[in-house]
Amino acid sequence: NKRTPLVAGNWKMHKTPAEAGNFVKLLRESVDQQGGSVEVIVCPPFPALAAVASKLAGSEIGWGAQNMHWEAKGAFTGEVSAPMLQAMGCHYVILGHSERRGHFGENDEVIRKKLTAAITCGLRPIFCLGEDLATREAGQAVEHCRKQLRAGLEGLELNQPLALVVAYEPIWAIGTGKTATAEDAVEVISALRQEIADMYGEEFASIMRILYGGSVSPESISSFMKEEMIDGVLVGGASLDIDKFTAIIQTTA
Ligand code: G2H
Repeated sequence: NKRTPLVAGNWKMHKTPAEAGNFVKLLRESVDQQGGSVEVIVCPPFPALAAVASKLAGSEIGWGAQNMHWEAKGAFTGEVSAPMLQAMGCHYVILGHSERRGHFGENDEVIRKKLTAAITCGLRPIFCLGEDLATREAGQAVEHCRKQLRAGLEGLELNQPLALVVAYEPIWAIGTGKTATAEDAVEVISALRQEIADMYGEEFASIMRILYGGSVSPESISSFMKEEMIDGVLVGGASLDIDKFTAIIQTTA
């Protein structure tokens, strides 16, 4: 396949600006020598974005945010907008993560508005979706994920397949140490790619990247990267540790 794998670190609510800066300095030493067969990004909390951006200037490593509001500006205390991130040089933004859906009440409609705002502003969303355990056990995982994908992208015009990344993250695998099997992930990701083909065409679907996420570790990474349907990983816990994160990147490359 012609897709460059993406390894994205989702730091969640971890690392101060100083800790983040030190981490990406080490990451650069390891990744910049590697020669670009894999794209690497980190997604720190908002207060650490500027430190990470400055430490990564001139590096191959990219960076993104973990959330944003759908409006460009206004009376939304505590929120950050797409144009603000874009003005900092931000390239990616994680949207629809199950922790946002679960702890902060984000539904498909909110996520749809955020996806539209991000794309309109030139940010590349990493659009997360995935089923909970009850849904999987009921045999509804594929259908549930297809519906989340359709709901998030409804009415969204896309002509640049690299402008969107989808991440399949089964909720029962997040931070639990349990991973989906590669077969489970391939089944869902194949269905998602078919949906994308129906919406945006075969050519688009053959270029757009779909990641797996959920307790990815140096031990489990190779089982996912063996699958040509899986275009990389969204890594939470293991992306906080430089040795684990670089091991995951090296296995992906
Ligand atoms: C899933 C993942 C990254 P973890 O949320 O988004 O986290 O690897 O800790 O399961």
